[in-house]
Amino acid sequence: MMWRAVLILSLPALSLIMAHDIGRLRKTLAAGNVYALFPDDNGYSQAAQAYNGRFIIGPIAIAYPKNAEQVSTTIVAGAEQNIRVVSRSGGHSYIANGLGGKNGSLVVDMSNFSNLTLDSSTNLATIQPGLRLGDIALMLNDRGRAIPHGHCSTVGLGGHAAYGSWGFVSRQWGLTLDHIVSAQLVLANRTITTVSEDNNPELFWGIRGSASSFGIVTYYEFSTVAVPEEGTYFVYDWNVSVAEASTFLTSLQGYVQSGIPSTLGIELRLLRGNIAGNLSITLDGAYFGSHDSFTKTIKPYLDALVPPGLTTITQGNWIETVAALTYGTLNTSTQAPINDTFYAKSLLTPEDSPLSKVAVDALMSYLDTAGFRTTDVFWFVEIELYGGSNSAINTVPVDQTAFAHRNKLFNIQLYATSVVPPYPKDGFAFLNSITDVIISNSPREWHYGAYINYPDNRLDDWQDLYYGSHYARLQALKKKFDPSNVFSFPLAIEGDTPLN
Ligand SMILES: Cc1cc2nc3c(=O)[nH]c(=O)nc-3n(C[C@H](O)[C@H](O)[C@H](O)COP(=O)(O)OP(=O)(O)OC[C@H]3O[C@@H](n4cnc5c(N)ncnc54)[C@H](O)[C@@H]3O)c2cc1C
Ligand SMILES: *[C@@H]1O[C@H](CO)[C@@H](O)[C@H](O)[C@H]1NC(C)=O
Ligand SMILES: *[C@@H]1O[C@H](CO)[C@@H](O)[C@H](O)[C@H]1NC(C)=O
Ligand SMILES: *[C@@H]1O[C@H](CO)[C@@H](O)[C@H](O)[C@H]1NC(C)=O
Ligand SMILES: *[C@@H]1O[C@H](CO)[C@@H](O)[C@H](O)[C@H]1NC(C)=O
Ligand SMILES: *[C@@H]1O[C@H](CO)[C@@H](O)[C@H](O)[C@H]1NC(C)=O
Ligand SMILES: *[C@@H]1O[C@H](CO)[C@@H](O)[C@H](O)[C@H]1NC(C)=O
Ligand SMILES: *[C@@H]1O[C@H](CO)[C@@H](O)[C@H](O)[C@H]1NC(C)=O
Ligand SMILES: CC(=O)N[C@H]1CO[C@H](CO)[C@@H](O)[C@@H]1O
Repeated sequence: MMWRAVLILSLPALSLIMAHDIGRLRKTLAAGNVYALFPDDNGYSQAAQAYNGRFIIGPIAIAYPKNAEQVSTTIVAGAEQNIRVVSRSGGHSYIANGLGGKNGSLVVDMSNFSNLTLDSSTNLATIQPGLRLGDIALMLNDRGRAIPHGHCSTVGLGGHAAYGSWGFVSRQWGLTLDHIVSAQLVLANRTITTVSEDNNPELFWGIRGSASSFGIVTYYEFSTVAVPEEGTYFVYDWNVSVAEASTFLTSLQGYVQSGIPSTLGIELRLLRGNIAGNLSITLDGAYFGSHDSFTKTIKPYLDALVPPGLTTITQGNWIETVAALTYGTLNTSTQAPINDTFYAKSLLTPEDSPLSKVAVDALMSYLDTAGFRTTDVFWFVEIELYGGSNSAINTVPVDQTAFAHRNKLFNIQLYATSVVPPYPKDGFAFLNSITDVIISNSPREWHYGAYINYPDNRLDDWQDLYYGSHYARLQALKKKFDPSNVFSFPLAIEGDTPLN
């Protein structure tokens, strides 16, 4: 079996494997009754598939613990041999960090952790990380409750809550991690602990923005909100000239600061034009006020634009609206697994320094020229609204959680896909040039950032972009709770003794 592992893993991983006693790893896991797949087991290759086909990764083993004690056993089994340990919940990491992001990690798959309970007297929900967003929305809705989260039904709560996350209700209710009131996690030294504002508040701070660097979360406890009665999901599409496209973004910046209600969530998507000189644009979002008041709310922005070529409005109650805006079916048991082959990155723009007209024009012009020429990937630039008038994301003081970006207006997600491997080389340069065009046309001291749940493992200054002013504080926490770097993966908080 050793020989098989050698065949599957690359040469750098080989030295790592040689140093590890696979037989001992098997024995420790078996002694703790932890089911695990090794490279020569049936089902291993499928279990080791990354969501992003750009990554081919061979873990040392994939373990499936069924309770916190088994998570603890698994961590010990890896740590005692200096094997990197990582957790995977929904497996949707853009850079395959749920598989360790590199060859040779011990993966702790949390899919068996899928319980949800709601305390009807406190309205606190205890939710395990292996549950998926669509199922969570359904289960909470059955009790008239909800938490904020993103738009893809099959994303797992584990990674989603560890690093963000954002959805159309986030301007009203905040990020997913803003609702965490406590969490149980297993530390690198095998201890199972519960953190909250009262119990180990510094670690509680750290897990809300960087959980995987400190432990494996076995449940999160969330404050929930009552579901709103009415919702509107809206989609408007246009084909417009590059000059008009600039107006869409410059007008949006004015509109979102004009007193819009927190109940409005928005994103503006820029896409390759159907002819040179044009771009395609989609505005979509959700509004959770009365159906009647929606038109009046969106009108000032639409009035600044040419009439849309296509308008799709879906109105309903909370869960009907969530179903309409969600990618995938809410009940994920009825859905086949999804995947993609892509490169993505993000640029969070400072709220106090809007994009200049020059930067916006340069962006649109680049998307028209280089973007129009680029046909080996399908790309989009998605401008997601984090700030603006009355945003709950930005009323949280920046130092209250480890999430570093409480003063940003837009999260611009750049995404290019070839759908299947191989991902073409020029697809990297194309996306990198988009951020360069924006940044080089902005003030020299422009405090932009990047969003860790759209991770890009090809950045030089990632510590600052993802963790901002919190990086040193997170490193101090890392040294305290994971001194030998058991939880080590690309973009993790770095400790003293990096593993290769
Ligand atoms: C189609 C799609 C749509 C998306 N839409 C949105 C969106 O609308 N809004 C948004 O904000 N984001 C969105 N995302 C990004 C998404 O939030 C992240 O990819 C998220 O990290 C995925 O979590 P996961 O558990 O599925 O992934 P995994 O790959 O399992 O985990 C991601 C990271 O979290 C860590 N992790 C997982 N479980 C645990 C745990 N139990 N304890 C500690 N660490 C853990 C992993 O080690 C890894 O580093 C989207 C992603 C996709 C693919
Ligand atoms: C892991 O090893 C395989 C096989 O050698 C290789 O193709 C792949 O690129 C490696 N993955 C990483 C992330 O280095
Ligand atoms: C989920 O809940 C059931 C019923 O209470 C329990 O038997 C099971 O151990 C729980 N699973 C986990 C992973 O906590
Ligand atoms: C999803 O559908 C299955 C099969 O009908 C059902 O058993 C399950 O309870 C549903 N899940 C949710 C979260 O509603
Ligand atoms: C593990 O670390 C925690 C936090 O520092 C500490 O409270 C606990 O005693 C440690 N446990 C072991 C077994 O060393
Ligand atoms: C290109 O944009 C112009 C101006 O906005 C628009 O009138 C025209 O219909 C667009 N062309 C196509 C082919 O979509
Ligand atoms: C944009 O133009 C294409 C044809 O090039 C057409 O199929 C599509 O419907 C147009 N979209 C809108 C919103 O007008
Ligand atoms: C990705 O999804 C497609 C479409 O469902 C499927 O045909 C393909 O086999 C999947 N690829 C992997 C590597 O899982
Ligand atoms: C109890 C339970 O849900 N067990 C599952 C744990 O995970 C493995 C691998 O996904 C499944 O095969 C088990 O059914």
